[in-house]
Amino acid sequence: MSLQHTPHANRLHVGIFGKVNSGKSTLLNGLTKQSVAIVSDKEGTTTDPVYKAMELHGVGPVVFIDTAGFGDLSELGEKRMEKTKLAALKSDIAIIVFADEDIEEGKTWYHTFKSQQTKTILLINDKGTNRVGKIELAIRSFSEDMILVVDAQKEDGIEKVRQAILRNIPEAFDPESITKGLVKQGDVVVLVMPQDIQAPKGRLILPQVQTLRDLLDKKAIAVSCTTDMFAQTIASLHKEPDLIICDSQVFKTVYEQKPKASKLTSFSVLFADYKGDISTYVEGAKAIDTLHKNSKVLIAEACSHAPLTEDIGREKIPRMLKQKFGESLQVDVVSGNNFPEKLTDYDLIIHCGACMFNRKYVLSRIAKAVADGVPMTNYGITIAHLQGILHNISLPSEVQHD
Ligand SMILES: Nc1nc2c(ncn2[C@@H]2O[C@H](COP(=O)(O)OP(=O)(O)OP(=O)(O)O)[C@@H](O)[C@H]2O)c(=O)[nH]1
Ligand SMILES: [Mg+2]
Repeated sequence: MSLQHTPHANRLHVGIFGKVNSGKSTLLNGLTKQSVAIVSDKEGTTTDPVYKAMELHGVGPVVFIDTAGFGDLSELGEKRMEKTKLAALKSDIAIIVFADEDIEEGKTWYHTFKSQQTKTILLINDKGTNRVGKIELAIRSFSEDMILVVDAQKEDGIEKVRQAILRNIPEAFDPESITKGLVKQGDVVVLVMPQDIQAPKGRLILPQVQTLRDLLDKKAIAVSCTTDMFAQTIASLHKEPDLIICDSQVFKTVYEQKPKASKLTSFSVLFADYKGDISTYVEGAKAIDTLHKNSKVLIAEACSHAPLTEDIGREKIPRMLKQKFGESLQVDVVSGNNFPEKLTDYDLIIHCGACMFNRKYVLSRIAKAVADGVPMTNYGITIAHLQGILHNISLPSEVQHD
């Protein structure tokens, strides 16, 4: 896949964390071989996180995130720390940079990363101040992990960091196939993609593009149509397709018209597994049946696009829920990186397919929902459940239905 065509969301996210002035931005510039971030001896030089996408030799497409330093005591320090926390939730690998013996905050972050199952690289930036031994000793008070000692200004130091990244790529990151066991070589797959007002002009949306690519990689035969052409498309084939993948919004129409032998799924259901955890989402959908007129539902959308009429998250799903449980049911919608700190007020969270987020970040949201005891599901699973056809939908991974 070429660099331009690898969306941020599918790249390995490597976050750089550490005290102010420890050399985080120097490290980023070294890794990217460009002057991406401002470097200076003034503490608190980096304010907003800097996201830089690039192709890292031997690793592939990555996004580096340079963050504001710990110990930024300015008025905006707290707000900056919020952004650093978000960067931390997105990081598949966290590099913690130490440049002196004041390791307290680094230690706290280290434990946070470990609790989030984030791969962590402990790095001492050797600025030539003869403090390496003392810093090492300080780090040993809280971790037995390997410590990387580098000079971030030197090429061989950067090379050591690249190799450490390579060693720390999490197993779960390796982008799995989207369609998984649902499709094998030679299968005929019909993609039903309504090009309505929601569709971007002249383009296909990311889940459709990525699924199509997945099918081509698998040497499947992909046939695309709009909903109104579905019956005609099926009639044009000399055998029933092995699988039909539709937009969840037309689940019912497609289900009613499809050949019996063809399996049916949706882009959103595929993404439930590719970006999140389908077992949690299928389990979470059961909570839909326990909703009542005073329930509170949170809808979380990854895109922060201006909503159009008939928006699935803002209009269609809320309408379906209110029709079933009463107009007084409360639906809150959040978008982009906004996600409430407190989830316990909600009876259910319904997430979009999250094609714009990396998997690590979606899993962090799921972990938060689980920790807060709030069921979580996604758009496609919700629609299939509300229409009573979830049991007839093919899921990309095994899930216990009961
Ligand atoms: N000698 C030497 N100086 C370094 C090294 N790395 C960084 N510096 C210097 O340390 C200072 C701080 O470097 P930055 O890269 O801006 O540090 P930072 O961690 O991004 O700092 P904040 O953005 O303020 O949190 C600069 O003056 C750098 O030139 C190094 O490996 N060796
Ligand atoms: Mg900086």
